[in-house]
Amino acid sequence: MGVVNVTPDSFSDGGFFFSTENAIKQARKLIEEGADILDVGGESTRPGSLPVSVDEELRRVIPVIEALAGEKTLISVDTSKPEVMRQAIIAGVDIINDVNALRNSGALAVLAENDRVLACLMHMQGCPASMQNNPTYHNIVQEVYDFLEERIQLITTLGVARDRLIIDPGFGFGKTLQHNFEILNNLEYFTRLQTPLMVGISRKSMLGAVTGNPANRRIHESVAAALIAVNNGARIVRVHDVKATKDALSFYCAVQKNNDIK
Ligand code: 9MG
Repeated sequence: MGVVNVTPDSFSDGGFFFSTENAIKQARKLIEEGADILDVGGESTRPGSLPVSVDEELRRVIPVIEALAGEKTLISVDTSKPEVMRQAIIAGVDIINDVNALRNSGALAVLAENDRVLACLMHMQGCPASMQNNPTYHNIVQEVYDFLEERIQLITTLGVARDRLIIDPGFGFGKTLQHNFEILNNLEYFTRLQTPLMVGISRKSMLGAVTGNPANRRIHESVAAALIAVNNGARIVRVHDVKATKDALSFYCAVQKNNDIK
């Protein structure tokens, strides 16, 4: 999944893709690089970020989604707002990527009233504005697991098929470096939920905390993180550097396949 930010304050691209035209250009580049999914987002969720209005978010994402709707690549909208989800579905998205796991009022109804789109349910402790102020858990892996299991149970009870759901432990969303390491090392545990597992680690501060590199220079550590995640059970990786990640994963898959044949 390639990241298409339509935000002026995106942490890793410095706002370069803010304009509709630039976002579409970036999206087409990611398609050429081999992205299977494009995640279009109009509101930053980086730590400390503040929400934008529904109108502003619609203004940012809908023209980009409409421009990409004819492509073979699946389109995902990164939003927590029901009205944006609704308009994005009309514009042609295939996936709702909600960092708030459809907890906003009215969000569950959007999924329930539609029988086509998938939804990615992500775990987050707190909200982006304050989530990194001392996040606390007793057992990070079990608590994130329980949260995701509860969300799946609630949503499937409303009649939404389980195979329309994707789960994501939410790296960096109300988590310390140690929490992120524990989740990455125990990612396989989440596969018990029997829904595709997605992760977003690309260019995040947990990588910079190790290498000291700034966000736009974290390609190598992002690729390493994607490989670890896939090796530990992830099936979708949300990344900025599609070509580098695809190349690394192609090699990884070739080795796995060879091992399966023997
Ligand atoms: C929008 N966004 C930023 N980081 C993310 C992550 O880790 N997962 C998902 N699903 N979305 C994210």
